[in-house]
Amino acid sequence: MNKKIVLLYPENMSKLILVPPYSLMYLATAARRAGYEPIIIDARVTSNPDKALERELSDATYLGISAGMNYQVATASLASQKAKEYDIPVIWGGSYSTFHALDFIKFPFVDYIFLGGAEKNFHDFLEKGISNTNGVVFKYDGNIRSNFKEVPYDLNNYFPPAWDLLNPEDYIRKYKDLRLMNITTSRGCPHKCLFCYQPSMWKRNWSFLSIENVKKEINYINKHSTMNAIYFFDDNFAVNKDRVREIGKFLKEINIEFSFLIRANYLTDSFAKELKELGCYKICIGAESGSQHILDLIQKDIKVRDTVKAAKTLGKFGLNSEFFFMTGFYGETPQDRKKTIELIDYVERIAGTETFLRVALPFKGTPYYDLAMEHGFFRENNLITLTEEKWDFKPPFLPWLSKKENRKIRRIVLISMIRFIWQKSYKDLSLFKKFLYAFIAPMSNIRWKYKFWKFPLDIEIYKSYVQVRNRSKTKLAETLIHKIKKDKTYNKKQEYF
Ligand code: B12
Ligand code: SF4
Repeated sequence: MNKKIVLLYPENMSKLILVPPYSLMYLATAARRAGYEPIIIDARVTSNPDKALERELSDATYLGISAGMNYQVATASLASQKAKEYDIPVIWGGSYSTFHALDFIKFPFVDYIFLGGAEKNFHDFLEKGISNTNGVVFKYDGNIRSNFKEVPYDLNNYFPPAWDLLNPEDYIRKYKDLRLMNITTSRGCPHKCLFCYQPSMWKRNWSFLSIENVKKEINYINKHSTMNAIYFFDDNFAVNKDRVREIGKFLKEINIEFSFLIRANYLTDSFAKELKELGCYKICIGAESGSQHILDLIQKDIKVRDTVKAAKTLGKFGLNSEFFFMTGFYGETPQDRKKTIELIDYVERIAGTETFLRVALPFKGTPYYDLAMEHGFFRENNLITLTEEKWDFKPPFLPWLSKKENRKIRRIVLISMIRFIWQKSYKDLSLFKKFLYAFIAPMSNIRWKYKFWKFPLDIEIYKSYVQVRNRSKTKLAETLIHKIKKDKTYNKKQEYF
């Protein structure tokens, strides 16, 4: 019998967007090639994931975890502790683990951390052992070792992702009248936006599945689920427009609608017209800022006029859209922020678009994080901050803004979030949430219309709701942190640094 490897996708705080665990599905293919029998537990869709994990660990050789962010670090930690009860080596990977490898390897229950895209390295590890493996940080003889050597990769080499280990139907979500599946067909992107993980993770290399492989995967999912729409979750799906056209034509033939995120400057009138004809139900755009000075600073390589033009094009062809913006960048003035808010109002008016404004958070691994650190941003990376911080909900203090400004932008983004959820998905909300949003969203809308950010009753109600909803998860993370902080090994391992 083949040796068994358990691959776990831990639970996260919110289930609003569910993307299949592509990391583990590709790694499962690599494990099979190395002669292992992989099992995937996706804790987000498994009814009793702890029990399933315990059952599978009893005869496993390794536990591999896609460690995610924030709350997922806590759930990944709990699962890793469980594996240690069976004396099973624990492997973590993913973009967050890559950038926090030297933080996470301190955890007493983590043995190996794979960096970057890992199929080939994981394959080598399982087949030839750690001494013949690249791109990994690991513990050896009580010390931390690493091999950072880069290995080129091609996404097609480990195709197909192991869909047979999952039930595709589990990943279908209702979106308005559609039955939507999120899929990824490429990684990376040729651009270099300062706030993005992609240049560090994928080195600006756009690796994509061949059209044949994309068709094969879609056919498989189509056969095994009730999907009638796809959202392409790729970093940059539209790098090659001909590829988009080919995939679009195929989807039209099999009656599947689609959507994806595109850079504003890629969207010409003729391309938008074609997309509409091919059955594209929505276009998403990362517009980021209404100020050219900020777009230049973050090296977005677009002009404000590209966003304006994209909105006009979308309005002209009646394509639905979502535009995403960020605020709070280092170097952003109140005038820049005003321009962003004005641009949001403009695109909503001209294209009837749904918009979402977030705080620009400096994530480790991005050049923007280094810039932010140079300008006083500080975040201690320990078990507490890495697991419990709810960054989006309660963003960290941005030292280049006054206390008052920090408070103000937090309010503005929460108002934007309430509006966005209301615009985008009120139809699909549970009865309770419908009731809640029906109460707070009109307040947020009026507030947005008049740019009135004081007396935030809607925000306070929303915050209390989120706090109550996440209470048990927050408690679990706190208990875990408390337990690990007392763990002598954790404290001892830290001495290695
Ligand atoms: C799907 C997704 C989500 C989903 C689900 C996330 C989840 N945690 O369950 C949703 C939409 C909910 C989400 C939310 C957020 N996300 Co997100 N998300 C993604 C996205 C688009 C796709 C991930 C994916 O499937 N990739 C494809 C697979 C194949 O790649 P991969 O996961 O990197 O796996 C490879 C390697 O990492 C490695 N690997 C991964 N796991 C393992 C495990 C083992 C054992 C081994 C050996 C190797 C290994 O090998 C894999 C194969 O090569 C990525 C961007 C991207 N394209 O990767 C962002 C990304 C991971 N998200 C990001 C962010 C910032 C967030 C949010 C904080 C956004 C926000 N501001 O709210 C939240 C945090 C939520 C949370 N607490 O987890 C950032 C992370 C930045 C960073 N510096 O680490 C990314 C990189 C996007 C970006 N452009 O900045 N996200
Ligand atoms: S934000 Fe988008 S366009 Fe910019 S580098 Fe990342 S993936 Fe590419």
